[in-house]
Amino acid sequence: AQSSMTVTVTGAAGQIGYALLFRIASGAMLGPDTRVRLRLLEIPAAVRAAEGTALELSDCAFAPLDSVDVTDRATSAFDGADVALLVGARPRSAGMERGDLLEANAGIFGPQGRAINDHAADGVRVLVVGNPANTNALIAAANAPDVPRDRFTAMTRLDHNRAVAQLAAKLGCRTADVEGVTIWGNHSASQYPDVTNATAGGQPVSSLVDEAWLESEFIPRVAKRGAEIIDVRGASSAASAASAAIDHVRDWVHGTPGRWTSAGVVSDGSYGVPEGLVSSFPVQAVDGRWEIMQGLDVPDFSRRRIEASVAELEAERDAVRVLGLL
Ligand code: NAX
Repeated sequence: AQSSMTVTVTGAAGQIGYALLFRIASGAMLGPDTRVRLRLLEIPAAVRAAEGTALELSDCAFAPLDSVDVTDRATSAFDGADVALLVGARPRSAGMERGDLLEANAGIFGPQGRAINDHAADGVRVLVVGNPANTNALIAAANAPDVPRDRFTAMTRLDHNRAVAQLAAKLGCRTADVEGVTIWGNHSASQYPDVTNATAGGQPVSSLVDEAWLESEFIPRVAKRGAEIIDVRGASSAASAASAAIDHVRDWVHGTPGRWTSAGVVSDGSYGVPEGLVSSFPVQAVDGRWEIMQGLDVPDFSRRRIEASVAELEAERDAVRVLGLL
């Protein structure tokens, strides 16, 4: 990694922002030897709260942290950004149709994509966390024609980590012993957590658990974990989402030697996912770029699940297109 990097975080005053900023500033994301300039973007009504967070960041006296700037202007927030974490989004309010939600978010991610295009550093890495994350990433990328597509990603690492944790709990092993798990498709309840190629302590997971458990417990548990957290915690996932964002960027920058993970990346047509859609795939990070793992076994059961989630991504893309936002 570079010795000094500018990291822009949108939605900085939100609950994920609050869990995320302190870990970035501590060096957990880019490493202890990379100095960090933080740029926080908020809407005007939340700028003061973000300034409060900036005061607390200062009070931590984190060694890697060089500076914190707070703004409500996207153009200055993304100025020189090496990493952009797009967390702020418009949540679905009561009575809001899917089209309204997509439109409201296009009004955020379109301008932010343009600001990234015009002001971010060459080689900027963008992670979209704010939902609907995959389609928001597609919109941001479409509005940044000068930035290579592969610089735009959407977060499915939380889903991935949830799947790994569920398997480790079921098998009584450590999370570090679980490898080869994949989240396919959309970051939504249609996602497909796939263990076809997974191993635990070197043993195929498929030989350690039965299909009924995978279909009726594991897959729905992972796909609906966000709702379970809301139900139990009384608020949506925040620290776990922040931790997944740290994992995603750290792996992207530092690489994933010998393992793979999951990320929403722009499809190159691999595994029949239409080119250009931002879909979750099995990926490894090599030399600072995400690469989709090739040649993996995709049995019929998996193919049907992947197709269903990809169909949802196509419907979201088409809805945005109809609105003239792509
Ligand atoms: P909060 O509502 O706590 O915070 C969102 C913040 O974004 C607010 O402070 C708001 O003022 C700000 N914001 C809104 N519009 C903005 C704009 N145009 N520019 C800058 N800031 C803006 O939400 P939080 O719990 O932090 O969640 C943030 C997003 O992450 C939501 O869209 C949520 O759905 C999404 N999530 C995505 C996950 C994933 O795995 N991809 C998991 C966790 C989370 O649900």
